[in-house]
Amino acid sequence: MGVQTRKSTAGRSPPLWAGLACAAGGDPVGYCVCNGVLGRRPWASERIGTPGRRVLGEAEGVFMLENFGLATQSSSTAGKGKSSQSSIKVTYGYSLVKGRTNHPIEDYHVSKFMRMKGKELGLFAIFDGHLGDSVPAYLQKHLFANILKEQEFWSHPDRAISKAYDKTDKAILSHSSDLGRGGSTAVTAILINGQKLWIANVGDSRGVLAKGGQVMQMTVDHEPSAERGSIENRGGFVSNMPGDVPRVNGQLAVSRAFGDKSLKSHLCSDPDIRVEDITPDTELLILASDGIWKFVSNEEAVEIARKIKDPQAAAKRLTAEALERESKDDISCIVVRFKP
Ligand SMILES: [Mn+2]
Repeated sequence: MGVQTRKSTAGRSPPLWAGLACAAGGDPVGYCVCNGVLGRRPWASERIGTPGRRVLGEAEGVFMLENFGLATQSSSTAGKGKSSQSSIKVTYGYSLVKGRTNHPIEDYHVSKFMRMKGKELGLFAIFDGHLGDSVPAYLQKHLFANILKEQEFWSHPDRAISKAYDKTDKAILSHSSDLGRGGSTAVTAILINGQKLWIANVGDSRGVLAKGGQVMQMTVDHEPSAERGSIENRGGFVSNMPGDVPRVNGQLAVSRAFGDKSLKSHLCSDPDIRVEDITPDTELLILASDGIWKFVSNEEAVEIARKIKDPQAAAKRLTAEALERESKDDISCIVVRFKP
């Protein structure tokens, strides 16, 4: 059980690597991008025994690789990094903890810096999957690459983000025979040259910014009760059973999501998008899944994280706090710290 890597045998040079998700107890399967086409690959007998690097996508001919840890082999993973240049020093740390479920972790993340067209981009995301981990794994590999290859990215980042979310969702739906019927939330943050922060989301994964002494929620929680009207207009309904959260057609607890083919006609997958300037009084950005937000308020999370200088230690403290408050879901967060 665990996330492994395997070299694609059908790929062209340079070799492509794909993350393989192995279902607990079931037949291990994986997804492989070969020549731009996503395919389902059976698990072969050979394995690469150490955690490897997975392809997040391709932009401008640059493969975006991210080291990843043993997220599903042990029950948690954490890490950190920093910006290589910018007037405001930016560091980040992340922590993911598998929930009390008998399937592999369905929370995925991206956190990295890269250079493109002479600019530095900080890319941060949390994807909270449901009904399997294939959709969040797909988003981890492709969503940022799709945003960055939009022509309008540098002139109108909001349009690029919106189009790329839409195209990526359509790609997921068209690959549903491989990717299954599951889905995922997304919250993405793009930091351009340490100056502008573009945040977008679908679903209930949330981004919170601490700036100028204020705690600002940068995303909109897309919950069925809040979007009942649009769900009903699309022919769906919102269940409200005692002891349960409201659900689209009695099933899905978010009102917007990537994937979810069987419910898609009732769901919207348009992101909410917001931009904010990074100023010398900007302290922290926190991205996290509902494994944290159902148990820790925006203000509490900022209060906890701002006391801890090392963002990886802060991220681990946040996941620990949610665990102490009996969060049973997968728990994931990224803490980005800004310091002039
Ligand atoms: Mn969750």
